[in-house]
This record gives sequence, C-alpha cells and structure tokens, in this order.
Amino acid sequence: MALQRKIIHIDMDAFFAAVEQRDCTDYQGRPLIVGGAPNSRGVVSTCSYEARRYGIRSAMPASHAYRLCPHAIFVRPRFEVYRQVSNDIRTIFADYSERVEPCSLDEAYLDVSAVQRSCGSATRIAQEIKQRIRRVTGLTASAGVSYNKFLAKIASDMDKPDGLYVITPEQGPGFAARLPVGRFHGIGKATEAKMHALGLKTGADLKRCSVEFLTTHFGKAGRYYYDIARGNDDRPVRGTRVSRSVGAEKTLQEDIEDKELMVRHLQDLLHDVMDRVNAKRLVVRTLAIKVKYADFELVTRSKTVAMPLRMSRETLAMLSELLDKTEAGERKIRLLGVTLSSLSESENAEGPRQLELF
Ligand code: TTP
Ligand code: MG
Repeated sequence: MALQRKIIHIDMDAFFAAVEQRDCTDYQGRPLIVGGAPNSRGVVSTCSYEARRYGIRSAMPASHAYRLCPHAIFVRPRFEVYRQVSNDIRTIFADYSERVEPCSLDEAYLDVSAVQRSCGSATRIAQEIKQRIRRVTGLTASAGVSYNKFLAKIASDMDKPDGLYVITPEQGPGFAARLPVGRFHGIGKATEAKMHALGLKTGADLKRCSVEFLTTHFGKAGRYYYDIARGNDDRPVRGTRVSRSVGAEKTLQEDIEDKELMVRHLQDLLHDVMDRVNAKRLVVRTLAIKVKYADFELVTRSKTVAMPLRMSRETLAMLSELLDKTEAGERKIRLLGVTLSSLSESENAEGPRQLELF
C-alpha cells in the first residue's frame, strides 16, 4: 500500500474584504462588499463576514446585495494589494514544503508528507503557518488537514473563519459519506441537479452505485465520484519547485583588503544573481552577503526589506552596509558571495520589473 500522505489546504478568510478591513479601520466590524457599485451591473467579488449575515454572497449582483443590506459599504477591489499579500503567503508556504500548489490568490495545497519540521505533525505545521500568516499579513486563514486534496479542501471550509480542522484516515470515509453531493469538489450545479434526479443526494448514495453505473451517467468523472464517495483521492499536489535562494560567489585570485574593491566584486555578483532572479520572474526581499576571511573563517550578513529588491542605488548601498557589519578591511578576504532569498513570484505577470538605470 502506498504511504499515507499529509496534505494541508490553506484558504484566507473573506480574502479581499479582510484586506480592506485591515487597511481601513472605518470598515472594521461592518458589512463590507468588495466588487461593483450598488447601482451598477457589477457583482460581489466577496464580502466581510458581517455582510454574510445578511445573506450576501460572492457572485451575487451588487444591486441585489444592496437590497439585502442598504447600509453596507461598497468598495472597489485593489488587486495589486491582494497580489502582494498572495506573494507573502506563498513565500511562507515555500518555507514549509517544496510541494505547494497555489489554486488561486488566497488558496493553496501543501504536501507535507516528507516534512520533518514540527515533529512531522501536519496539524502543528498548519498551526504554525496560520500564525505566520497572521504575523506577516495581519490576516486570518483557515486550514484543512487530511490525507488527500479533496478532504483537505473540505476540512479548510469546516471551521471558518480562523479555523483549523483535521480529517483523519479513520474519519475520511464517514465524512465523505455524509457530505451532500453539491459539496464534492468538481460537482457543479448541473451535475448536482442530475445526481438529485437520480436520487443521489449524499456521498453514501454515491457509494451504493457501481463504477459502471457512474461512468454510464457521468462519463470519465464517474470513476472520480466512485473514489471520492469513499474518501479516496490520489491526485498529487502539483508543486512547482520554487528554489529558496539564488546565489553566486567568487574566490578572489589573491586575498584583498581594499573595501572599495570588495564592494565592486559584490556589485558584479549582485548583477549576476539579480539577472537570474528576473529571468525566473521572481522577486526577492532578502539580500545576504558571504565573506570568507583569509584564514577561511566564513561569515554572512543579511537584510530583509518590505518591498521587492531592485537593481537600484539603495540596493547597491545595502552591499556596503552589510560589508560594514563584517571585519572586512581590517582582515583580508579570500572569497565573496551574494545570495538573494525570500523569493516569490513576480506580481507583474508580463515579466520581470524594469531594471532601474543608474
Ligand atoms: P474565496 O476563498 O472563495 O472566498 P473568500 O476568501 O472571500 O471567503 P472565505 O472565507 O469563504 O474563503 O475567494 C477568494 C477571493 O477571490 C475572494 O476574496 C474574492 C475573489 N472571488 C471573486 O472575485 N469572485 C468570486 O465569485 C469568488 C468566489 C471569489
Ligand atoms: Mg478564501
């Protein structure tokens, strides 16, 4: 039998609305709708939990939402801010697993089967990730922990907001059996209606059907329904391996003590690694230098900044700043290195940021 996997699904709570409430105290604790204006033909992207009490939901016409709650606040989405937060949470995920599959700006699956951290406990890892998300972004996320993607996603929705819900291998089949078919991943409104017409309302009803019956009525998806009704789902987490850092180093032809020369070497190295980072359409927030003294002792110094680093005067100045935190100059140097980390995907889908000329 294949080894049991450990999958975490993370989903931010009322994502766009929570960001708006974070950034404007006036919005806090109030029904807030992100999307089209109340008198427009637009729709609700999402709304705060306060607005959900009035029955307002994503994709509802804005005019309908207005009728349900005329005193709600309507705001336009600020996608660049949401993308920034999305990058931040993806950077956190990358710290916990190399197998991370983002499915939207606010949602991702992590396969943590091989992760040793936190004693290998997926629940502890999920807790830590939630805490870090809150610390870094000021927002809450809900986590679902289970042994496959289907159940992990269901679990993240069970205890929202700020939830953490675990579905164990023992609970999985019972859980799937009790679930209304409309809650199954991949079963949309049309399929749900077709299932209801066949008398199939829950996972337990689906479980009574043979594979042949399900494939006759639902084609290829029939096999998938057969499996998920039993709590089985072997879809892998399709992680794009994002390397955690990009670096370059240079062993000098002879040991040097001239600090200006060291800075020039560091600048060359920085150009080189920044090009590689840009080519991968990644942005970076941490710059580190590595200094090996003539006696082979090695030290590193690093700085993390809020905004992505660019090839600017400020970034170049950071090299001297970091070098000043070493004994370079007083002691001779035999090797220099530059490493960029805290990598995340570029917010700019068209490609890397324009290099700043100087
Ligand atoms: P969701 O995770 O589906 O919703 P949510 O984060 O707002 O709320 P929940 O606590 O239930 O997870 O979607 C994430 C974001 O995607 C959401 O904040 C806004 C956007 N979105 C739309 O623009 N239109 C939609 O129809 C949906 C469902 C989401
Ligand atoms: Mg969400």
